[in-house]
Amino acid sequence: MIDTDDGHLADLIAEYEENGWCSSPFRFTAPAVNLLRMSLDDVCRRGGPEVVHERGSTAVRAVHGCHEFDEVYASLVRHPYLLALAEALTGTPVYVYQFKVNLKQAREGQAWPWHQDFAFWNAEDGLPRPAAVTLAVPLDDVHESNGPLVLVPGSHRLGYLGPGKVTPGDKSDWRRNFAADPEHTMDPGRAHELVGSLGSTRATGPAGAIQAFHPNIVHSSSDNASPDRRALLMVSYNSVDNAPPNPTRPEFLVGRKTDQLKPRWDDRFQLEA
Ligand SMILES: O=C(O)CCC(=O)C(=O)O
Repeated sequence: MIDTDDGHLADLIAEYEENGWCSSPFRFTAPAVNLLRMSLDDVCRRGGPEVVHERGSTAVRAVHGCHEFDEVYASLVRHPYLLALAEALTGTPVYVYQFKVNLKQAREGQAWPWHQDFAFWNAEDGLPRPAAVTLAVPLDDVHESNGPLVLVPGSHRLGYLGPGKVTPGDKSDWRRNFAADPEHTMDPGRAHELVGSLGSTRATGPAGAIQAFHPNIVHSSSDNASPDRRALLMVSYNSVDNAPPNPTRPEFLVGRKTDQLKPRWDDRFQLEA
Protein backbone atom coordinates (compact mmCIF):
# COMPACT_ATOMS: atom_id res chain seq x y z
CA MET A 1 0.00 0.00 0.00
CA ILE A 2 1.18 3.53 -0.77
CA ASP A 3 1.56 5.96 2.10
CA THR A 4 -0.61 8.96 1.21
CA ASP A 5 0.45 10.83 4.37
CA ASP A 6 4.09 11.19 3.30
CA GLY A 7 3.68 14.67 1.79
CA HIS A 8 3.85 13.59 -1.87
CA LEU A 9 0.16 14.44 -2.40
CA ALA A 10 0.84 18.01 -1.24
CA ASP A 11 3.61 18.25 -3.85
CA LEU A 12 1.27 16.92 -6.53
CA ILE A 13 -1.47 19.40 -5.55
CA ALA A 14 1.01 22.29 -5.86
CA GLU A 15 2.19 21.08 -9.28
CA TYR A 16 -1.39 20.52 -10.47
CA GLU A 17 -2.49 23.99 -9.36
CA GLU A 18 0.50 25.56 -11.11
CA ASN A 19 0.52 23.58 -14.36
CA GLY A 20 -2.95 22.02 -14.68
CA TRP A 21 -1.45 18.55 -14.73
CA CYS A 22 0.91 16.33 -12.75
CA SER A 23 2.40 12.87 -12.81
CA SER A 24 2.45 10.65 -9.73
CA PRO A 25 5.75 9.16 -8.55
CA PHE A 26 3.91 5.79 -8.43
CA ARG A 27 2.74 3.56 -11.24
CA PHE A 28 0.88 0.30 -11.69
CA THR A 29 3.05 -2.82 -11.98
CA ALA A 30 3.37 -4.82 -15.21
CA PRO A 31 0.92 -7.57 -14.07
CA ALA A 32 -1.68 -4.89 -13.24
CA VAL A 33 -1.21 -3.27 -16.67
CA ASN A 34 -1.56 -6.70 -18.34
CA LEU A 35 -4.86 -7.24 -16.56
CA LEU A 36 -6.12 -3.85 -17.76
CA ARG A 37 -5.04 -4.68 -21.32
CA MET A 38 -6.84 -8.03 -21.24
CA SER A 39 -10.04 -6.29 -20.21
CA LEU A 40 -9.58 -3.84 -23.06
CA ASP A 41 -9.40 -6.76 -25.52
CA ASP A 42 -12.57 -8.26 -24.00
CA VAL A 43 -14.46 -4.96 -24.20
CA CYS A 44 -13.44 -4.39 -27.83
CA ARG A 45 -14.51 -7.94 -28.76
CA ARG A 46 -17.82 -7.50 -26.93
CA GLY A 47 -18.74 -4.48 -29.08
CA GLY A 48 -21.89 -2.46 -28.34
CA PRO A 49 -22.72 1.26 -28.38
CA GLU A 50 -19.89 2.01 -25.94
CA VAL A 51 -17.33 1.11 -28.62
CA VAL A 52 -16.50 3.88 -31.13
CA HIS A 53 -14.50 3.28 -34.33
CA GLU A 54 -12.18 5.54 -36.28
CA ARG A 55 -14.01 7.25 -39.12
CA GLY A 56 -14.18 5.00 -42.18
CA SER A 57 -12.35 2.17 -40.41
CA THR A 58 -13.01 -0.89 -38.27
CA ALA A 59 -10.21 0.20 -35.89
CA VAL A 60 -11.56 0.89 -32.40
CA ARG A 61 -10.97 4.53 -31.43
CA ALA A 62 -12.39 4.45 -27.90
CA VAL A 63 -14.46 2.45 -25.43
CA HIS A 64 -16.61 4.08 -22.76
CA GLY A 65 -18.22 3.39 -19.42
CA CYS A 66 -16.61 -0.05 -19.08
CA HIS A 67 -16.32 0.28 -15.28
CA GLU A 68 -20.07 -0.44 -15.24
CA PHE A 69 -19.82 -3.90 -16.80
CA ASP A 70 -16.19 -5.07 -16.55
CA GLU A 71 -15.17 -6.18 -13.05
CA VAL A 72 -11.48 -5.33 -13.57
CA TYR A 73 -12.29 -1.72 -14.49
CA ALA A 74 -14.94 -1.56 -11.75
CA SER A 75 -12.21 -2.42 -9.28
CA LEU A 76 -9.67 -0.02 -10.78
CA VAL A 77 -11.91 3.06 -10.40
CA ARG A 78 -12.24 2.23 -6.68
CA HIS A 79 -8.49 1.90 -6.17
CA PRO A 80 -7.67 3.61 -2.84
CA TYR A 81 -4.71 5.50 -4.32
CA LEU A 82 -6.63 6.79 -7.36
CA LEU A 83 -9.48 7.94 -5.13
CA ALA A 84 -7.10 9.58 -2.64
CA LEU A 85 -5.37 11.41 -5.50
CA ALA A 86 -8.67 12.54 -7.11
CA GLU A 87 -9.99 13.74 -3.75
CA ALA A 88 -6.74 15.56 -2.97
CA LEU A 89 -6.73 17.34 -6.35
CA THR A 90 -10.41 18.34 -6.29
CA GLY A 91 -10.51 18.91 -2.52
CA THR A 92 -13.83 17.04 -2.29
CA PRO A 93 -15.37 13.56 -2.30
CA VAL A 94 -15.76 12.28 -5.86
CA TYR A 95 -17.65 9.84 -8.09
CA VAL A 96 -16.95 8.57 -11.62
CA TYR A 97 -18.34 11.04 -14.15
CA GLN A 98 -16.72 9.41 -17.16
CA PHE A 99 -14.56 6.39 -17.94
CA LYS A 100 -12.92 5.68 -21.29
CA VAL A 101 -9.95 4.17 -23.03
CA ASN A 102 -8.71 5.93 -26.17
CA LEU A 103 -6.82 3.31 -28.15
CA LYS A 104 -4.78 5.31 -30.72
CA GLN A 105 -4.14 2.17 -32.71
CA ALA A 106 -0.76 1.73 -34.41
CA ARG A 107 -0.76 3.59 -37.78
CA GLU A 108 -4.55 4.12 -37.63
CA GLY A 109 -5.25 6.14 -34.48
CA GLN A 110 -6.47 9.60 -35.43
CA ALA A 111 -5.80 12.97 -33.81
CA TRP A 112 -7.67 14.88 -31.09
CA PRO A 113 -7.77 18.60 -31.95
CA TRP A 114 -6.95 21.35 -29.42
CA HIS A 115 -9.67 21.58 -26.78
CA GLN A 116 -10.59 21.91 -23.12
CA ASP A 117 -12.61 19.01 -21.68
CA PHE A 118 -14.81 21.32 -19.63
CA ALA A 119 -16.08 22.98 -22.84
CA PHE A 120 -17.62 19.62 -23.84
CA TRP A 121 -18.84 18.68 -20.38
CA ASN A 122 -20.48 22.04 -19.76
CA ALA A 123 -22.16 22.19 -23.18
CA GLU A 124 -23.18 18.56 -23.53
CA ASP A 125 -24.07 17.64 -19.96
CA GLY A 126 -24.47 20.95 -18.13
CA LEU A 127 -21.56 20.14 -15.79
CA PRO A 128 -21.74 23.24 -13.57
CA ARG A 129 -18.06 23.85 -12.72
CA PRO A 130 -14.65 22.44 -13.66
CA ALA A 131 -14.57 20.77 -10.22
CA ALA A 132 -13.33 17.47 -11.62
CA VAL A 133 -10.05 15.77 -12.48
CA THR A 134 -9.10 13.19 -15.09
CA LEU A 135 -6.68 10.50 -13.96
CA ALA A 136 -5.00 8.84 -16.92
CA VAL A 137 -3.16 5.50 -16.98
CA PRO A 138 -1.34 4.64 -20.23
CA LEU A 139 -1.75 0.96 -21.08
CA ASP A 140 1.19 1.15 -23.51
CA ASP A 141 4.48 3.02 -23.30
CA VAL A 142 3.85 6.54 -24.58
CA HIS A 143 6.67 8.10 -26.59
CA GLU A 144 7.12 11.12 -28.85
CA SER A 145 5.83 9.32 -31.96
CA ASN A 146 2.72 7.36 -30.94
CA GLY A 147 0.46 10.38 -30.40
CA PRO A 148 1.09 11.52 -26.82
CA LEU A 149 -1.15 14.14 -25.25
CA VAL A 150 0.31 17.61 -25.82
CA LEU A 151 -0.53 19.94 -22.93
CA VAL A 152 -0.25 23.70 -22.48
CA PRO A 153 0.88 24.07 -18.86
CA GLY A 154 -0.92 26.82 -16.94
CA SER A 155 -3.70 27.20 -19.54
CA HIS A 156 -6.24 25.81 -17.05
CA ARG A 157 -5.95 29.11 -15.12
CA LEU A 158 -7.32 31.10 -18.08
CA GLY A 159 -10.85 29.65 -17.91
CA TYR A 160 -12.86 28.85 -21.04
CA LEU A 161 -10.93 29.96 -24.15
CA GLY A 162 -13.50 29.62 -26.89
CA PRO A 163 -14.20 30.03 -29.71
CA GLY A 164 -17.63 31.43 -29.07
CA LYS A 165 -19.54 30.98 -25.91
CA VAL A 166 -20.40 27.49 -24.77
CA THR A 167 -23.87 27.34 -23.36
CA PRO A 168 -25.03 24.45 -21.23
CA GLY A 169 -27.44 22.50 -23.40
CA ASP A 170 -25.57 23.36 -26.62
CA LYS A 171 -25.63 19.66 -27.47
CA SER A 172 -24.47 17.79 -30.53
CA ASP A 173 -24.62 14.15 -31.61
CA TRP A 174 -22.35 12.54 -28.98
CA ARG A 175 -20.80 10.25 -31.60
CA ARG A 176 -19.37 13.26 -33.43
CA ASN A 177 -17.50 14.29 -30.31
CA PHE A 178 -15.59 11.04 -30.25
CA ALA A 179 -14.42 11.25 -33.85
CA ALA A 180 -11.42 13.25 -35.00
CA ASP A 181 -13.50 16.41 -35.71
CA PRO A 182 -15.51 17.06 -32.54
CA GLU A 183 -17.55 20.16 -31.63
CA HIS A 184 -16.39 22.56 -28.92
CA THR A 185 -12.75 22.56 -30.03
CA MET A 186 -10.45 25.58 -29.91
CA ASP A 187 -9.37 27.78 -32.76
CA PRO A 188 -5.96 26.24 -33.74
CA GLY A 189 -4.45 29.73 -34.18
CA ARG A 190 -5.41 30.63 -30.61
CA ALA A 191 -3.97 27.34 -29.36
CA HIS A 192 -0.67 27.99 -31.16
CA GLU A 193 -0.50 31.49 -29.65
CA LEU A 194 -0.91 29.90 -26.23
CA VAL A 195 1.84 27.39 -26.97
CA GLY A 196 4.02 30.36 -27.97
CA SER A 197 3.41 32.13 -24.67
CA LEU A 198 3.08 29.21 -22.20
CA GLY A 199 5.00 26.42 -23.91
CA SER A 200 3.87 22.83 -24.30
CA THR A 201 4.64 19.46 -22.74
CA ARG A 202 4.20 15.95 -24.08
CA ALA A 203 2.74 13.49 -21.57
CA THR A 204 5.10 10.65 -22.41
CA GLY A 205 5.91 7.88 -19.96
CA PRO A 206 5.76 4.16 -19.28
CA ALA A 207 2.67 1.98 -19.31
CA GLY A 208 1.07 2.05 -15.85
CA ALA A 209 2.00 5.67 -15.06
CA ILE A 210 -0.61 7.80 -13.29
CA GLN A 211 -1.17 11.32 -14.61
CA ALA A 212 -3.79 13.92 -13.64
CA PHE A 213 -5.33 16.56 -15.91
CA HIS A 214 -7.43 19.62 -15.06
CA PRO A 215 -10.75 19.97 -16.99
CA ASN A 216 -9.65 23.36 -18.37
CA ILE A 217 -6.12 22.48 -19.50
CA VAL A 218 -5.71 23.05 -23.26
CA HIS A 219 -4.55 19.85 -24.95
CA SER A 220 -4.48 17.91 -28.20
CA SER A 221 -2.81 14.86 -29.69
CA SER A 222 -1.67 13.93 -33.18
CA ASP A 223 -2.36 10.93 -35.42
CA ASN A 224 -0.41 7.81 -34.52
CA ALA A 225 1.72 7.03 -37.57
CA SER A 226 4.03 4.78 -35.54
CA PRO A 227 3.97 0.96 -35.31
CA ASP A 228 3.10 1.19 -31.58
CA ARG A 229 -0.41 1.44 -30.14
CA ARG A 230 -0.98 4.16 -27.50
CA ALA A 231 -3.95 3.10 -25.40
CA LEU A 232 -4.76 5.66 -22.68
CA LEU A 233 -7.24 4.80 -19.93
CA MET A 234 -8.93 7.88 -18.43
CA VAL A 235 -11.17 8.13 -15.39
CA SER A 236 -12.78 11.54 -14.90
CA TYR A 237 -13.75 11.94 -11.26
CA ASN A 238 -16.20 14.72 -10.46
CA SER A 239 -16.96 16.37 -7.12
CA VAL A 240 -20.15 14.96 -5.61
CA ASP A 241 -21.56 18.50 -5.32
CA ASN A 242 -20.97 19.19 -9.03
CA ALA A 243 -23.13 16.54 -10.70
CA PRO A 244 -24.96 17.77 -13.81
CA PRO A 245 -28.64 18.14 -12.86
CA ASN A 246 -30.26 16.69 -16.01
CA PRO A 247 -27.76 14.85 -18.20
CA THR A 248 -29.17 13.34 -21.39
CA ARG A 249 -26.15 11.62 -22.94
CA PRO A 250 -26.07 7.84 -22.38
CA GLU A 251 -25.01 6.58 -18.97
CA PHE A 252 -21.85 5.07 -20.45
CA LEU A 253 -20.72 8.67 -21.14
CA VAL A 254 -22.10 10.43 -18.07
CA GLY A 255 -22.17 8.56 -14.77
CA ARG A 256 -25.51 8.70 -12.96
CA LYS A 257 -24.22 7.18 -9.68
CA THR A 258 -23.22 10.43 -8.04
CA ASP A 259 -22.72 9.33 -4.42
CA GLN A 260 -19.18 9.37 -3.08
CA LEU A 261 -17.27 6.36 -4.42
CA LYS A 262 -15.88 4.20 -1.62
CA PRO A 263 -12.31 2.84 -1.93
CA ARG A 264 -11.79 -0.92 -2.26
CA TRP A 265 -8.38 -2.59 -2.12
CA ASP A 266 -7.71 -5.22 -4.79
CA ASP A 267 -4.43 -7.18 -4.57
CA ARG A 268 -4.18 -7.34 -8.36
CA PHE A 269 -3.52 -3.59 -8.58
CA GLN A 270 -0.12 -3.14 -6.98
CA LEU A 271 1.82 0.10 -7.37
CA GLU A 272 5.57 0.65 -7.53
CA ALA A 273 7.76 3.73 -7.37
O1 LIG B 1 -6.47 10.32 -26.33
C1 LIG B 1 -6.03 11.41 -26.69
O2 LIG B 1 -4.97 11.52 -27.28
C2 LIG B 1 -6.78 12.68 -26.42
C3 LIG B 1 -7.91 12.48 -25.53
C4 LIG B 1 -8.64 13.71 -25.20
O3 LIG B 1 -8.17 14.80 -25.34
C5 LIG B 1 -9.96 13.57 -24.66
O4 LIG B 1 -10.47 12.44 -24.63
O5 LIG B 1 -10.52 14.59 -24.25
